[in-house]
Amino acid sequence: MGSTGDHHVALIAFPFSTHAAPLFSLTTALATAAPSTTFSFINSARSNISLSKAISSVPSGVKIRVYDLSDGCPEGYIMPAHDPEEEVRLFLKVAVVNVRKAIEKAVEGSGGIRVSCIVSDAFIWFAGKMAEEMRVPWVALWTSGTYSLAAHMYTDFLRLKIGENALPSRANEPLDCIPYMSPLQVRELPEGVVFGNLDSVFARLLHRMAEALPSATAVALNTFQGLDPALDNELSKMFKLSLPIGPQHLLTQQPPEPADTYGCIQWLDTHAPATVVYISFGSIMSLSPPEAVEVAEGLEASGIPFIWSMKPAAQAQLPQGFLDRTRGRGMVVSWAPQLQVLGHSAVGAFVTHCGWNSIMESVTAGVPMICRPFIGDQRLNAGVLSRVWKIGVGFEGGVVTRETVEMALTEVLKEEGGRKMKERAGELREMAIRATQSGGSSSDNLDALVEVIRGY
Ligand code: U2F
Repeated sequence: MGSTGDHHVALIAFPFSTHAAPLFSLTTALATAAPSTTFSFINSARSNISLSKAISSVPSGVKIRVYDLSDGCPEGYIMPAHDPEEEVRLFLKVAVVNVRKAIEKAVEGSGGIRVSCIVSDAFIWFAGKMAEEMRVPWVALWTSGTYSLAAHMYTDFLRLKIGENALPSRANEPLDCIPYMSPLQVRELPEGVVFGNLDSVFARLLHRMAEALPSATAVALNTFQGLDPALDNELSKMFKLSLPIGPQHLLTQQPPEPADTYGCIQWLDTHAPATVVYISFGSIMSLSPPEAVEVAEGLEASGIPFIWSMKPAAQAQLPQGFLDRTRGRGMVVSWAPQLQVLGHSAVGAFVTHCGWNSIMESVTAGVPMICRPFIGDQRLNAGVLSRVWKIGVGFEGGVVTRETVEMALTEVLKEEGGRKMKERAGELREMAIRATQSGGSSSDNLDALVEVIRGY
């Protein structure tokens, strides 16, 4: 390779849910650290639109070219509501050809600088093959829970040990065939590992990813050293170079938070420390209508102040008169500035679906969690929060009822158990901050990643 100006990094996003956002923030961090390198960010047009705020707030002098990738979906096609995998299936069918075309376009757009490194979402497993053909390094970014990454890496072993049809008979068995996962249970594994449809689009994608990742030059993870030492150790044996660079929202520049349209922060300013519960189930999940009613009734019965981020369509499911009866004591909003809300001293608990970004954000705010996981990595994440890090609880018996909601809120916000969780969450927060400061492990790992993409 010649001078650093000859370097060209192509970054390929997985264009669904919130996956592209952490890859873009990593791109910004790398481009800031390597200003003479060319960066081409490749993502579907739809997902690029969702990143427009982040794209437009890239610091001046940082050069990132953004390219649209066809998502395999004909213009105007309406996705069948009963098949949430359809859009991913369509994308993957044509992804290899489309990514190749986008890379060619990126080379053209850079004035002919050939791609010298591929960085992709780990879900884009075929980027490894492309990098191999091009004889350049491949860096994969894993954006979800790290225990679920281990579960995917061990899929063949788990199928051998537990079988391929593990529910319901083995649901509550500990995952003690992997010693550091023994506090977790079989039923908490992502679907498609030892139960559910082992042949689904996602199950096949994750299986192929697990086969590909050991050949990656580096695997970057949104976690920090010291949070799970045994797991860190295992991942560093599985991969050529395992680089925890989290919590990513502390280490890399974030787009400005959405405007606080509803005045959440001002409202929180009027509350005493650790007295308010924040509720959100992330960008894709929603409670079932009966569960939403139970949560509303539990909130009312508890008397605890709340901010509930709830998609507009779901708000219609709230019990009649709920908003009037709780006016002044609670806020139901369509979208909250979550980082700021969690960071406010008044917030003492977070009812969450256990999406990994939400967890990292809550950890760095030192806020204990109440878990209602749905799919994928979320059940394992919930198990880790309550039984490994001990900064979270589930709903009694795993069911959301008015009574279990009231119990969980009381436990976390008003009882000794909650005080201890908050103390531990505070310790993890300190650890996370140290890791991302200059000289901290995540900060050093980001420097190491810069070296990888520059070919040193
Ligand atoms: C998928 O999870 P989600 O994208 O649904 O959830 P999170 O990882 O928790 O990310 C949600 C983000 O949206 C933000 C919040 C998080 O950064 O701060 N947000 C907000 O700003 N305001 C709101 O009112 C509500 C949310 C997947 F479903 C999970 O299983 C994975 O763990 C995750 C990561 O791959 O992606």
